[in-house]
Amino acid sequence: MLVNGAPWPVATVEGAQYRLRILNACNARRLDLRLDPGRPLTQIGTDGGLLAQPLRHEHFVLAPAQRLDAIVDFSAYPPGTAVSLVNDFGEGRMGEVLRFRVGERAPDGFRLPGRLSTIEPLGPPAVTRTLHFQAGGTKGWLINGELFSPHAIAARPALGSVEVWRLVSDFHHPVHLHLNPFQVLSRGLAGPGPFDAGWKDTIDLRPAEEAAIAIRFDGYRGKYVFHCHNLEHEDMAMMGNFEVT
Ligand SMILES: [Cu+2]
Repeated sequence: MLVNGAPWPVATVEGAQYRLRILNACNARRLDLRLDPGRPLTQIGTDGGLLAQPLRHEHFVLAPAQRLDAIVDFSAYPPGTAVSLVNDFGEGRMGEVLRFRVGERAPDGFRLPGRLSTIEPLGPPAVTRTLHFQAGGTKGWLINGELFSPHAIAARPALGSVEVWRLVSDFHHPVHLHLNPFQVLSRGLAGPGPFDAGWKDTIDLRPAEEAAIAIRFDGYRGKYVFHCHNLEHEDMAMMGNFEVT
C-alpha cells in the first residue's frame, strides 16, 4: 500500500489534534479505514467540502476517488504509542496503510466548531433518470446497455436545473460525476448510508443496489462525463456523456 508514494510510511506526530485529508487513489480497491488502537475519526468533510456538522465514525469506508477529511486527536494516546491506520477490507499487508508514532503532548488550542457549513437540500427535480451500471461480458462494462461513445449523450439537463438520478448496480461501481457535486437521497428503501453525508462527487454503489442522487447542474453549459471510477471498468468503457444546455 502506497501513501503519498511511499510504502507503509511512518509519520511522527505530536500529542495533538491533526486534520487528515485522505483520498482513496487505488485503482479498484475499496478501503475500510480504522485507527488501531481504536479512536474515533471525526469527519469534517467529504468529496465536495465541509459537512454541515462533524460526524464521529469508528471506521470509514472509502471507494476509489472518494475523500475523507477528518480530525484525529492523538493527545488521547500516551506518548510513544504506535497507532496504525488499518484497512479492514485488505488481506495480509494490504490490511495496513500507515503508522503514526505519537510524541509528547502539545497544546493545540483547537476547538472543533459544532457547525461547519450550511448545506441546503436540493429542491424537487425537474427530471428523474435511471442509469444501469452492468457487466457486458467480453465487450466491457455498460451504462444502460451501452459502451462509451464520445458522440452519445445520455442526458441533457438544463443549466440551473435539479435532476434525480437513480443509479442501479450489478457490482461495486464507484460512480463519479464531473462538473457538479451531488447529494445522496437514498439507498434502496433506506436513507443515505453512514458515509454519504455532504456534497459528494463519487458514490460507493454496491452489488444489486439502487441509490438516488440529486444534482444541480450549474456553472457552465457544455459536455461532461460521468463514469465508474474503478479504473478497470472506466477503461473498459463504463462512461457516459451529459450535456448541460
Ligand atoms: Cu464499475
